[in-house]
Amino acid sequence: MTTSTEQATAAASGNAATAAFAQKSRSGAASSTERVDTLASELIAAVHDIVRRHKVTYAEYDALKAWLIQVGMDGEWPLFLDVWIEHVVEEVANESREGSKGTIEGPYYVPDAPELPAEATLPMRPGEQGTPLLFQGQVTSVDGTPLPGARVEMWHADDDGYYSQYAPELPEWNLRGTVVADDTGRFAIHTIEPAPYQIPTDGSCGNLIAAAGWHAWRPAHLHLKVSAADHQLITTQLYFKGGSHIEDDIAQAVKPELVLAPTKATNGTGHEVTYDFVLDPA
Ligand code: MBD
Ligand code: FE
Repeated sequence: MTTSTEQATAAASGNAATAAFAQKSRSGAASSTERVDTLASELIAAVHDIVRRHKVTYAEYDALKAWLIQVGMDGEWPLFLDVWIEHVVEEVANESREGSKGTIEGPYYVPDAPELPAEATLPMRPGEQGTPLLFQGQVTSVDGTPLPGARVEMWHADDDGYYSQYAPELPEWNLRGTVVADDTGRFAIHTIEPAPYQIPTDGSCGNLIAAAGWHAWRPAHLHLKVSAADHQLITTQLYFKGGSHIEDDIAQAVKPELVLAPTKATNGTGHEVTYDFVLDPA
């Protein structure tokens, strides 16, 4: 995690994401010898094919080597993989799910965010910048049964595009919380609308983006994990209709079902939106 004396650099957020990933508990070996053989052989063969078809030069081979080494030094493997690869893993993992759509987790989730009641305001600084947003809804099972006590974890960037624990000078749990739904599965979360997010441009991923002439933007998004007893957890993100980069998210993680259309708040200032989550049985 970054400390308050560090700068908001690619290497600082990258190394924090790498350290967080290393702490994540994973269950046993990922795969059999046979499967590793298949997957690794096909990956290597795909690279051979690219080298032959494009007549990759020694200069390009050396540039690739240098870049791969630098990605590790910047701690940007979580960022690289979550931006360019994870969306296909998510697609395959959840292709038979009947309930609400999910999408990628990304590199900035932190478990065990403070628990909050069914109607709550996410931890935020006094005068936190951004349009106030009331995000409310109900969590049910695919058969329509409400799920009392469902957990709605939300995390998102601030109005400058920074995530707490991955940028300096933000309170530890800023704009992160675990809201526990009421006995009808309902919840109401008060927060602010995040800004579009630009992935760090000063590290290896930024170098690749500049060298390839791409852009570094993700649309503004709320991250969520929604879970309930005896049901499959959903990891998802929600976006804002009409926002920039909805159509060209660098992480290719937007789905039409995930785009919110908030309206003017009926009480107080800002916007409000209702979005219900439907969970598949475990
Ligand atoms: C993010 O905030 C994010 O959600 C993803 C997927 C990648 C980089 C930064
Ligand atoms: Fe994000």
